[in-house]
Amino acid sequence: MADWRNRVDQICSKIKFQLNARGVDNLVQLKDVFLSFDRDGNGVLNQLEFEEFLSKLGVFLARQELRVVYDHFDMNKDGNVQYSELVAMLKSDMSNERLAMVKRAWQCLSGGAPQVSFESLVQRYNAPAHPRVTSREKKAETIMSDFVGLMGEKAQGGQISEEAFISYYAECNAVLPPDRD
Ligand SMILES: [Ca+2]
Ligand SMILES: [Ca+2]
Repeated sequence: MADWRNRVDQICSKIKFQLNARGVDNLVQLKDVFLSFDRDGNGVLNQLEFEEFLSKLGVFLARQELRVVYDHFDMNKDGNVQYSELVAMLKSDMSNERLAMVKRAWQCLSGGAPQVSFESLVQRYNAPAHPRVTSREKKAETIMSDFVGLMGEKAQGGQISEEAFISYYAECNAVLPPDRD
């Protein structure tokens, strides 16, 4: 089974790379892509829908391989791939360097406080410096509104904790290919 684990990791990297190449770099967009393959509209992907999702991203698998890969993604073994399962599969652990970087950013933003108000975080978020903006692929306003939406979900009573801040970046990792780390 170690071989399969390896193969599944490879496929996950390829999916992330392909999504990134198509401009998908946050979970709002990932969910849109996921739902666009949900043909029968039941909110989850069956094997056929999942196969189409993979082949649209240039991942073509033999029938037996597809079955094994699908089985890995279907973590709760209910016969469907839920959006949360896709995120969980794609979300590999953050590298230590990246985690250290996120923690440094938090230190800098919070000045050592256990929480930072969501408002001040948004004020200090530097959307124009985002790589997709500097490369002119996206508008700063789009990056900003995605950030506000996703980080806003993590706010509790208008406050963001260090844990929430780190989990935001861990989830972003689901749409970040290793070489863009
Ligand atoms: Ca479906
Ligand atoms: Ca499932």
